[in-house]
Amino acid sequence: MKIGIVLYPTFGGSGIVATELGKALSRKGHEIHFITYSQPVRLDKLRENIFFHEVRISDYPLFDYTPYEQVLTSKLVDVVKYEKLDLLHVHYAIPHASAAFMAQKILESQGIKIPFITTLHGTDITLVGKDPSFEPVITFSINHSNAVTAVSNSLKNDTKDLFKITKDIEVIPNFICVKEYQLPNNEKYKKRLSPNNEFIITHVSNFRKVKRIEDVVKVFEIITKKVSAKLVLVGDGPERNKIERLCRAKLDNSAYTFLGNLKSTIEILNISDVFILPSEKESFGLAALEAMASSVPVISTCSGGIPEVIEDGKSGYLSKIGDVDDMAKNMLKILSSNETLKMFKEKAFERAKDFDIETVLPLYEELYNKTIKAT
Ligand code: GMT
Repeated sequence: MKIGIVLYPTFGGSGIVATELGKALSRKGHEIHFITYSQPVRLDKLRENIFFHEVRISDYPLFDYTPYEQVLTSKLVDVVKYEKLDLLHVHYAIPHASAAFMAQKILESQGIKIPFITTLHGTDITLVGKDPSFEPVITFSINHSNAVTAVSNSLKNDTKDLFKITKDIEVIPNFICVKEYQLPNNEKYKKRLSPNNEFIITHVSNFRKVKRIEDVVKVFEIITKKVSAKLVLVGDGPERNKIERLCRAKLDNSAYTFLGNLKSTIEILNISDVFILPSEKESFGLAALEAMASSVPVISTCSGGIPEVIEDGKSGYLSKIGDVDDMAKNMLKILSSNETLKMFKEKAFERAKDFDIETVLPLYEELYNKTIKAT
C-alpha cells in the first residue's frame, strides 16, 4: 500500500506513535509518505520506501496568523495525486483531520478517490478539543473520516461524551517494538548517574502542567527519607524551569538530573529502577509503556487510559491523582528488596509484550484494507 501519514513531528506521543507506525509499515514493504512541517524526531533515516514531504509555510505580511491548515491541505492534494497514494492516515484531530477532509473533497472534484483514517491521541480531545472554538470542526472531521481509531477505551468514551459522534471508533492501542528495548547493561552510564549504586527513579514527559511534575519531586523526597536514590527527569516543556528551580533549591540538589529532550529514551530507561508518571490525564501513557518495555515498573495514577496499560500491583501501582503519599508508599514497596524489584521488573516487561508492534501492526493493516475496499 502507499500510505500518507500526517503527524506532529515533535517529541509528543502522537508524533512518536505515527513515526514508529510508518517505520514499521515500511519494513513490511508498504510505501510511506510522512507529511508535516519538519522531519519527525524519531525519523532517523529515510529508507528506500520512506519519503518525507515538508509542509513549508511562507510568511505574508498580510497574515497575523499563517494558515497552516490550508498549506497542509494543498500539500496533501499534491502528494496524493503525484505519489498515487491509496490512503491518508492522520494523527491528531486538529487540524489534520479537517485538512484531510478538505483535500479529499478537492481530489474528488478531480476524479480522485482517497479515504482518510483519523487516529485520536488524547490531548486533541481531552484538552484542546474541550475548547468550544474547536468543537464544531472536531465533531465534523471525526464524523466525516472514513474510519476513526482511538488509542484506548477511555479515550473512545471521552470522545463520545464530549462530542456528538455518529462514527464508530475502533480502539487500537499504542505499541512498542519490544526487541528494540533489550539492551545489555550499561554499568558505566549507571555509575555516572548513581555513583554509589543509588536507585534510579525516572520521569519522561513534555513537562506540561497535566503531567504534575511537582508530584514527581514530592514522591522522590518522601522515598529518599528511607532509601538512597537519584531522580532523572527527561524532556522539556513549559514547566521545566519551575521544576528545575525547585530542585536546585533542595539541600541535596545533586540527586536531581535534568537530561532535556532525548531522541531515544531507551538508554536511560535501561538503567532505571522505577518510572514515575503521576499525570492528571493520560489517554494511554506511551512513556509508561516504553519504560515497561525496558523492564521498569511504573508508579502512576488511575486516570484516563493508564489502567488499560499498567496492572495495579503487578507491572506497577496506580494511585489517586495527587496522592503522593500513596505513590511513595508503593514505590518503596517495589524497592523493598531485590526479589520484589526483580519480580516487578519481570511483570512490567511481560505486560509490555502485550503491546508489541507485531500484535498491533496487523490491526492497522486490516483497517487500512477494509477502509480502502469500502471507498
Ligand atoms: O502527552 C502529551 O502531552 C503528548 C500527547 C500527544 O498528543 O502527542 O500524548 C497523547 O498521545 C499519546 C500517544 O497516543 C498518549 O500516549 C498520551 O497519553 C496522550 N497524552 C495525554 O492524553 C495527556
